Parts: sequence; C-alpha cells; structure tokens
Amino acid sequence: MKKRFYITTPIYYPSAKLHIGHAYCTVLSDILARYNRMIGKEVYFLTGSDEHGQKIAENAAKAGKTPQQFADDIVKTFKDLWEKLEITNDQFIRTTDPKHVAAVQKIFSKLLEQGDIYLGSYEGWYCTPCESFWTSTQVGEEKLCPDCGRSVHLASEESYFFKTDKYVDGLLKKYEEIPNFITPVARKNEMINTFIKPGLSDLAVSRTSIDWGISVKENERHVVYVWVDALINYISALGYLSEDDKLFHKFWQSDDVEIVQILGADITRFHTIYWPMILKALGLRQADRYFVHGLLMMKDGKMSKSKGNVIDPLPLIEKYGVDAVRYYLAREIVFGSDGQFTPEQFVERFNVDLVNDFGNLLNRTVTMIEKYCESVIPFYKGQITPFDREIEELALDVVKEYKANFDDLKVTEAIISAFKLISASNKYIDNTKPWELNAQGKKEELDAAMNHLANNLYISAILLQPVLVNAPQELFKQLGVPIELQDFKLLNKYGVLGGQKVSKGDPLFPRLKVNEEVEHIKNLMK
Ligand code: ME8
Repeated sequence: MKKRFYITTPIYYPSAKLHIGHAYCTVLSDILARYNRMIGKEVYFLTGSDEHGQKIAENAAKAGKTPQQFADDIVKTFKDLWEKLEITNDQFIRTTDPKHVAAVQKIFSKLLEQGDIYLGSYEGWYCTPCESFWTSTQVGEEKLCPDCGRSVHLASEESYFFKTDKYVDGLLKKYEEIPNFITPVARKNEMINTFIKPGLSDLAVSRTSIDWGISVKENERHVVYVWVDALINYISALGYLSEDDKLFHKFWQSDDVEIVQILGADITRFHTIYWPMILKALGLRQADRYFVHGLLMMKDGKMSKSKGNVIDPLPLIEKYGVDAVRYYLAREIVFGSDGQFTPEQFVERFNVDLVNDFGNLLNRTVTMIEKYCESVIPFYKGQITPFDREIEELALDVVKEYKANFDDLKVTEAIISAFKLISASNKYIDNTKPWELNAQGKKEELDAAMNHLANNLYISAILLQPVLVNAPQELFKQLGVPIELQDFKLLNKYGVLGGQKVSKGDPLFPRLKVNEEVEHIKNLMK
C-alpha cells in the first residue's frame, strides 16, 4: 500500500451556478479523500476553478463585469457550496493564481524549446461552450459538437500545436500495460476507437482570437488554449517549476504516492489522451488512475436551465442535511455509471436506508440497552449463539469487502457492503428476539445480543464516516464511543465495544412524508 494519496477533481468553469451534477463529482472525490485519510494515508485533495477562455469572457461581458471580477464573484459561491457539503479539499486552485500562470508559461516555453510545440495555422469547427476544435468528420453533416451536441462554427487562426505522434504509441502501451489506468474500461475503449485509431491530429494549444487567457511569452498575440491551461492546474497547485516545489515532490513525483484523478465522462479525452502526453513530454510520472464518473441526468435528459430541470444542491442541504445529499449522490448513482436524479428516489433512499435501516437500528439498540442492561453495553464474551457466530463472520467479511471496494474506487459498492451489516443486524434482532430472552431470564444470551448490536452499529458508523459527516458522530455519542475507539484500524478484530454507557438522543434521521417532500423537491426544480 502506498503511504500517500493525491486526489483531484476537475476544476469548474465559473460560468454558471453549480448544480447537483457538479456537486456529485466533488462529493465523490471528497468521500475518497476521507476514506484514504481514515485508513491512515497522507492525503492531498485538490479542487478549484478554471477561469480563462472565451466562454467566461462572454459571460462576464453580459454581466457588465471584467472577467476577473466575474470569476471572483462566482468562485465565492463555489467555495460556499463546498463548505456546505463539508468538502475537505487541501487547496482550491484558481487558474488566475499567479503561481499557476507562471507554471503554464514555463511549461509552454519548455515544450516549445524542446520542439514538442510548433507554430502553424488551424482551421476547424469550434464549439464555444466546450472550448474545443473538431474536424468535419467529428461534427458530421449537422455540424454539432460531439461532446455537448450544440452547434459549432468554422474558425481559422494561427496557432501553436502540440505534436502528438511522438507520444501516441507510448500512450497506447500504457493503456495496455496498466489495465485500470482508465476506468470504467469502456471509457478507455471509447478513447482508442473514437479518437486514437482514426488518427489523432496535433492539438492546437494556443489562440489568437481571444485575449482572456495566459499569454504565450514568446509571442504575446497568443494565449494558451484554455484546456492546456486548465490541465496544468494539477501540478501547478503543487508548486511545479516554482521555488517551493515540496508538495510537487511529495504528491506527484514520488513512488510513494497513488495519484487518482476523477473526472466526468464529458471530459475524458483531454484527461486521458493529451494530459498524459504533456506529462510524458515534461518527463514527469503519470497518474495511477483516471476514474471517469457518469453524468447525472434528469428524467427529461441533461440538466439545463432552459428545460427548467436544474437542481441546486443548496436548498437540498438546507432542508435535508448534508448527510442526506452526500449519501444520495454516492449510493444512488453507481460511481462510474450515468445516473438520474429523481425527487422520488431521493426521498425513498432517505426513508428506507437512513431512517428505517440505519437510524432505527440505533434507536432500537439504545432503547433495549437502556431497558435490559441498565444503559451499559455488556462486555464482549464471544459467540454465545449461532446467530452471534454468523453475524461476527459477516462483520469481518464486510470490513474486508468494503476496503477492497474503496481501494478500487468502487464507492457505491463500498457503501452497499457497509449496509449489509446494517440489514443483517436488523435481522439479527428478529432472530434473537431480545424481548423473549429478557422475559425468559436468559441473561447471557441477552447480553451477547446487546453487545453484538452495539458493535455492529459501531463498525457501520466507522465505515460510513467518509460518506456521512454527522450521523456517525451522533451515533458514537449515543453509544458512548470514546474518540480513541473511533478508529478504522480497530475493525480487524470483533468486539471492541463493551462497558460504555449509552444515552438515547434524537433519531439520526427524521422520517420524511413522501408526497409532501417529493412535491417540495419538484418545486425546487422549477
Ligand atoms: O469541464 N453530472 O468544467 P465544468 C455529473 N473546466 N457531472 C457533471 C455534470 C452532471 N450533470 N455536469 C458537469 C470543465 N459535470 C472544465 C474542466 S479540468 C482540467 C477542466 C462535471 O464546470 C463534468 O463532467 O464544465 C466535469 O467533470 C466537472 O463537472 C466540471 O465541469
């Protein structure tokens, strides 16, 4: 196991309000960052904003602001949202930060000097919202952007180009040698079949038609293409080519670090084709994994303002709590697949998983320990009944399965593993019938049942900590779990809890009235 973990999200365009689809990517990355910290790794988690390019300049002009003012204002709203979602990023990089600007210029100069970049001229179909040039084959007869489906226009300009032919074979070799370099694997195949096999053109890496960008030092009429500018954030944030490059050596250029880059399916091409080529040209190591998550859609397709189906995460957090939103995103939309946001599913997940299965288990357990054991969790005395053996085996398996899933970035599957123990514990109550054990005076069996329930809740709460930021703490409070026992490393042995005093608190999650809340969320979408 590598001792460090560097995780990045894409950096967001400050062009519009962030919707739940953006929150999705950042929340899932945060969950992975928290998990890796929990298992004892030194983690560095980066997110930020991508502030240059024509789109931002146009939106700023419409708003009557300078691009910088415009970006400053929107970036404040990003930071506010990440705070409300309890995102634990170590740095928020902005592509207008002077250290980023300097790194981009130095990298450009280096690649130019090495002959990886040359001056030429470009003619192609340009998609302004995606800031991308496409060939006629790619835009088809309808002249639509293959990424976003919007109309493209013909554009021509003098441009610097990055030579791809030198690096393409090496890239394909990397894809082959490291099977999980890009996952899900279908995304890798898509890159090979759609972009690489038909022949990769050199990448236009500068523009003369816009000026809101980082200027090319050698030729000030040019600004660096926004995508190249943006990708560099992953290393400029760590101080690459700056005086203080300690972080860069620690979290990038080291064998002790696992580098995981998270991105949405719409931006796979830049991250998994051109970015590795740029890194190779700079003589730097490659990331270990590119994890491509799916897009969050609405019932009527892509979220868009004109369809009136955009959901803002803030009112959801305010009404249902941060745990509810984080849980929904991580559990309902399988990490790696496309998903659909529906108010019905949001309410159902909340009521079924969090209220009925998890919250209720705590409530029942604490009530019984108060009633049958004078509020003290009985000490662990081994497996008294076959039910005890069965549930202990399951608990140990669940921890292993959970870890294997998380280590393989399978966040949704890891949550499902944790919930196996929660539902098995609810069944364990039905099987052991503690109220009968109490009535029959079977003290030893009753104590064992209470101990197992408390321990299972404790294990589940630790496992859910990367996802739920409040409920596990509340559970620890009610079960009297001291801070030194709130440790994932203790889970390799069963029976940690015993002797703690419980105290009943509020339910972890209040039950939602289905129709009322579905209606409420639908109104938020209008
Ligand atoms: O692409 N569901 O920025 P961005 C899930 N600046 N994810 C979604 C989504 C949805 N409905 N909509 C957007 C950019 N995203 C560039 C990145 S990185 C060097 C530069 C995701 O603000 C999208 O897939 O348009 C991407 O990963 C992220 O939000 C940022 O999108």
